[in-house]
Amino acid sequence: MDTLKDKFFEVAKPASIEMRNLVKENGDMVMGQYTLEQVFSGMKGIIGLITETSLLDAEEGIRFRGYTIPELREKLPKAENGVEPLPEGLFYLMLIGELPTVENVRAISADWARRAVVPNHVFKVLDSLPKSTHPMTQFTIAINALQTESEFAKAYAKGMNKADYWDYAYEDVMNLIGRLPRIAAYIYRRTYKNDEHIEPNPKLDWGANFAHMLGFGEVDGFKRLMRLYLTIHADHEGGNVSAHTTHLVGSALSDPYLAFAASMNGLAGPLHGLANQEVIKWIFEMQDALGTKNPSEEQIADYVNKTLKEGKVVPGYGHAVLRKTDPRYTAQMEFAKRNIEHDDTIETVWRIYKVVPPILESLGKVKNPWPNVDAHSGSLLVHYGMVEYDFYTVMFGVSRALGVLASYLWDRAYGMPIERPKSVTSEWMKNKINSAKANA
Ligand code: HAX
Repeated sequence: MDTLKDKFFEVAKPASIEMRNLVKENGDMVMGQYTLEQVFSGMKGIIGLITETSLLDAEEGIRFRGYTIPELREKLPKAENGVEPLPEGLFYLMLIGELPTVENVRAISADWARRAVVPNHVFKVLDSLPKSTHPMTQFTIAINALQTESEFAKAYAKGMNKADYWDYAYEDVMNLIGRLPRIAAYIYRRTYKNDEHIEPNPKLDWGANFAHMLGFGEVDGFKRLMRLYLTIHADHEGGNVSAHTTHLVGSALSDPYLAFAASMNGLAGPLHGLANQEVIKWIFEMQDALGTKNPSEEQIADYVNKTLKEGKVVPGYGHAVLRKTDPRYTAQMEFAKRNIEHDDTIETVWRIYKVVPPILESLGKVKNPWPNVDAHSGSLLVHYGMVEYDFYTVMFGVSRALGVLASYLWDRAYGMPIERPKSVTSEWMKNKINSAKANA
């Protein structure tokens, strides 16, 4: 018996009935008003999505099913002798809505390990690509190649009943999450480690096995970092590009493989997930330009001003929703303080934190001058010896699967329809402005 699947059915069934009744009884409730400026600023602040897995507050940061990151670090089950939460536990929390027991988490680790077999044609597809192909491009191609395994797509082709969507979707989601670390590690080892691949160890938890297959299983502290990393990157409510894309593409009943591959193309953008590689690239370039691994605050300020003058953004700073330092940044800073005695790059990251916010604030247009998750993550990976920064967004993607695919399941359980917002032309907009003026 698959207890997680049964449990999901048990909670999702009454929730979907409740949701249907809620809409039936309150469907004409006005949710808010929005302005023309919001339409032109990426629909910021317009409520148009239901996402159960997490909720973002501009001042406080993310809560996963009501729990902050410090609370998750305390309450979620850990590996034996571990201090950081196991991402399996966060997946359970996001999917079911309650904290898991140690047994729940162990069962998910074992289930994902059992499902982790990747068909050979996926590796062949990867091997046919030039090694210079960006790892995120390799990642999305591999996920699309894996779509041959979709139970959802096969059942749909045979004429699946609507009531069964979430059942087949569940199998795809669990198989895909089980397989992602294997695919990601394969990309890393083929791209940077001479094709010397490392077989999975099914006895390890999901994060530890990923660290092992990447070749960092024996590096003290890396498994610990991986468990934290895979937990904090998992979800950031529904409107961010990767979550929204999964939801949008899934609404066409594209299966979880297709929806997730699409979302990873969005994560690969430099204003979203690729920012983690951009941050470390920018820091390395600054260190090279200044000829020191330990630039002073004054030197950093000059370099930041140069970056801005060249018409570029300062990577790792700013956010579309947050208006304070990202708690995911703080969690990584605490991890470094607890586990790492001295590191030039990490200390440079902290010095940048002192310098950048006042400079961005002084521009008068940046809504959030504070660091986001990507400002810190690369420096921790560099510390443990993973310097190939082009790969970092793939690791982000492995983690992001947990949140967006749990949401995909809720979308199918709620029977969410195809998403289709209205668009208008600028001509239409001008006419509306003119008629509003004429009637004023
Ligand atoms: N450096 C320089 N300028 C910045 C800036 C930064 N870090 N952040 C915002 N701005 C600028 C914008 O480019 C915009 O300028 P223009 O009006 O000239 O176009 C202006 O300030 C207003 O932007 P905003 O409303 O504050 O920010 P947005 O909501 O439009 O964008 C971004 C949010 C995160 C995309 C933006 O802050 C940015 O580009 N940051 C750097 C890239 C980055 O770190 N991205 C990762 C974000 C977190 C994430 O998704 N991780 O996956």
